Amino acid sequence: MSPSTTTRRHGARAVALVAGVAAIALLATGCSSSASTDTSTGAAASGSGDKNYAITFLPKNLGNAYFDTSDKGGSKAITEFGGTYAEVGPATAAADAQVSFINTLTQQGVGAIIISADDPTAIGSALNEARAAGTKVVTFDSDTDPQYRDLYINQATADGIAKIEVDLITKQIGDTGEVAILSASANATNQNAWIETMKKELAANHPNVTLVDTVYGNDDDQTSFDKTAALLQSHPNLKGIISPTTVGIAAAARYLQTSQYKGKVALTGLGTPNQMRDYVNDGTVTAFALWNPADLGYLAAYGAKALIDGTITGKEGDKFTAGALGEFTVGKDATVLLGEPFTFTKENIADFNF
Ligand code: RAM
Repeated sequence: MSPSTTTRRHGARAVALVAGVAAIALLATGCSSSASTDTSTGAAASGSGDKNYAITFLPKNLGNAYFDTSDKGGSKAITEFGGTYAEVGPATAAADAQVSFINTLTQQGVGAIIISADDPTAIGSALNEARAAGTKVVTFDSDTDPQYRDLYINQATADGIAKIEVDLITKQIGDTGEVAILSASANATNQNAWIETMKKELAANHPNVTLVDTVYGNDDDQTSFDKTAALLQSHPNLKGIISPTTVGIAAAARYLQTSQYKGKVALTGLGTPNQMRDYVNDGTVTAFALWNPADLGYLAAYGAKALIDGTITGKEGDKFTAGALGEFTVGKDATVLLGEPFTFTKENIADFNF
């Protein structure tokens, strides 16, 4: 399935959900917001009837275009069902920083927290305190261990995400030689799951490709840029870099673009079309993958609503309708799957705007 675009439609679920012109002013400050809550009483604002539709997105960190897009998708959904949207989050992708935001949201009594976890366990007890106080917890993008949340909205299977990245890099380097991974933060649940699966895929199907290093840019642009430079210095025979993070791949592409390695060292991974467009158009990068982050946020918001309504509890087989995306069924481990990753190339990148 193609991710939704502003110019294309593929199938019933591929609805354009990018939040369009409605810029979320809250994002501009780079710090927290309590726009959805009545801080004078500590009570959460309730959007509609007697249901507590005060829903707050808590990304890994603010200032990441990927989460700007996913959370706008969430805002669109929450507006559709008459709830109150907010976004809060740390400046850097760190679990301890997420804990203080979770605690504040628990005190405020929000209806749901929708979080991309910086760590699978470190935020667990804070999340369980929120749940004990009546707040629904939905993870999206990056999960916690299942006992700390009510639902996980998964963008695509780890197998699917790992396979597309390994297929792309191995094709780009002629299926032989040294590759390295530039990841997000070392504890990120999503990247770590994908890396484990990529290692298995490489070992099983690409005997002439060697993974020589895995480094972490912490989803920080400058750190990712510097780690790219260091990788290329310490591995002179490197033929390819896989960066399974939108921050990492954009920073690595920027480094490669003006370096002696442009066209010699391949780069692929997960990126947003808007951040990667120039690098694809000038040949620094030939292909990369992603899903539609706006759809992910939109689906997560409807998942939170279904939990608040009591339509679902997270049991396997539970069903709910996610607005324009249609009906979804809860799978194993209270997980809901959005779809499949999509490959962006010079031929199609102009069709996408997120
Ligand atoms: C970054 C984040 C996010 C991940 C994407 C692909 O924006 O690490 O968690 O899903 O990349």
